[in-house]
Amino acid sequence: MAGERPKTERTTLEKTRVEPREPELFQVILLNDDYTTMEFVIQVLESVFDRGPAEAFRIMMLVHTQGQGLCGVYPWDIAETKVSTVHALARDAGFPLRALIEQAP
Ligand code: TYC
Repeated sequence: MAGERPKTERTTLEKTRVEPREPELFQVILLNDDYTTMEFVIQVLESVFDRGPAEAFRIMMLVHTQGQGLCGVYPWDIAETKVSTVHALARDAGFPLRALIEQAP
């Protein structure tokens, strides 16, 4: 066959296939409490989670009524930084607001 090597001379090249992996993502969850003001939570959602005013209000009300709510989904390092920032802002303002990280489904 023109342009093709005879079968007997073929070499088998084995390659380890490296499947591209989806980056693991983590949910940052905000928790309700009885002391943090709604205004402060809205401010945190706008400044830390880049939410617009209407979305920040919606998430705050969700947390207020359901006990917890999703703020955003991020790679681990960013999720950790967001949680630390929430806790630092809350501590500085004298509020007990807490956030936590969960593996995204
Ligand atoms: N429950 C708080 C209040 O009535 C408001 C609040 C909402 C607090 C969301 C925390 O993550 C929170 N002042």
